[in-house]
Amino acid sequence: MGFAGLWDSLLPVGRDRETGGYRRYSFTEADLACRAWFGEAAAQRGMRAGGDRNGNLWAWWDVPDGPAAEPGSAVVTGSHFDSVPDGGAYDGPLGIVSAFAAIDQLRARGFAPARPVGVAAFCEEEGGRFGLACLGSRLLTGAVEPAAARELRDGDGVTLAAAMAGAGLDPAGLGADDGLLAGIGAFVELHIEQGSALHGLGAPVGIAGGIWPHGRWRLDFAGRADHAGTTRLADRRDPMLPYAATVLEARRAASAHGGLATFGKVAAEPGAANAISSSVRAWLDARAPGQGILDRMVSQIEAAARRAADAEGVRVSMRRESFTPPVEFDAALRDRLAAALAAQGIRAPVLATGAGHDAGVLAARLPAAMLFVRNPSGVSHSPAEHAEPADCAAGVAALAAVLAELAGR
Ligand code: HGY
Ligand code: MN
Ligand code: MN
Repeated sequence: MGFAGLWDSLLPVGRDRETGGYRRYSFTEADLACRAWFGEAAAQRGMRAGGDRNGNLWAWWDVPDGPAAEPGSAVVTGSHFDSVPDGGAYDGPLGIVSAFAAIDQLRARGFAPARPVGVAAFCEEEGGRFGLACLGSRLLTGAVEPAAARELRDGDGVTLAAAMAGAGLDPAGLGADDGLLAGIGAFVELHIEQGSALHGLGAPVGIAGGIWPHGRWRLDFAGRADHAGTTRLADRRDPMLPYAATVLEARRAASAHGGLATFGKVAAEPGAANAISSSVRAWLDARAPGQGILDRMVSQIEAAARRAADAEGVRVSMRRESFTPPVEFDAALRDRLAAALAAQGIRAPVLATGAGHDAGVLAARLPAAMLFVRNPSGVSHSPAEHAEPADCAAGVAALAAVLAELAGR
């Protein structure tokens, strides 16, 4: 079917008619449709497919009439289906569609793998429903406690355990899967670049050098509900004020430290236009080119939140909900990818990124790498996210070259 057919068949799944953005949240109807799509794509290629104990999907192209694969020999590629609310079409799915399309290309030219080639779709990479990014790959690698994961709740209070059970999966099985990991020798994730560095460099494809440390903190500002039209200013305990001061301080701290800080999600209770809020919950996303910088930036933001809350007689608490330490991808694998691409005449610049990925989580347990596909505007986590068809084709060709290099004889 090739890239275009695969891409077009997945494109409508989970897209909101009004915004054109995607709402593919784990274990919802849209996600189940993506999972069915994955099974169909694997079946059409005669690939063994199934889910692991953590909600991740795997499809395998086995060595034809070969002996059982040696431990640590499989080459896996893939990414994620889930999206941020109103995310773009490419963030995640481009890596999965390109994986199947690259396998089609290799088969069309008669390539036979000397070791198994896998395609993976990791669960809850965005943390868009349960708040913890890369949940499926963190569970797989033992980076998050299964019991704590089962209790994660979505905005409606539904636990991960209940959502998995509702999708026919058994949450009791959650946990590290060392056997599965032991079979993998390398993981390569293809992903749209979430930035425009490749556009600036005139390159359709790039390679990831590393991922900035980054995390997600929840702040709770507890004030006192009251009437907006009668309560004197001096008598107010309005949580909105320290929240607003903290948002402005986050921008100042990011600018001062050379990092990035964003408040993109906030909830004011009870949310009445004519009442002073009783509480404000807000989520800080903070990222920086080094751990020390990130720590200083977050401390500065936390101190400002406490000062502003005290000044208004508001209580504030702050807790880290998700954190990814700095990632340096495996240098030998990175260089091997660069050489394989150069042999095909593809000059692939090496880029750092502030965006988290499952490859960054797997890198703690096995050699991992990433290929980036040019994003002309650099926009991501938005319906405006876009990659040109020619660059998507360049990505598939690059991934096919990498898979041939890693899984070849
Ligand atoms: O937030 C991120 O960096 C990624 O898109 N999950
Ligand atoms: Mn994303
Ligand atoms: Mn992604």
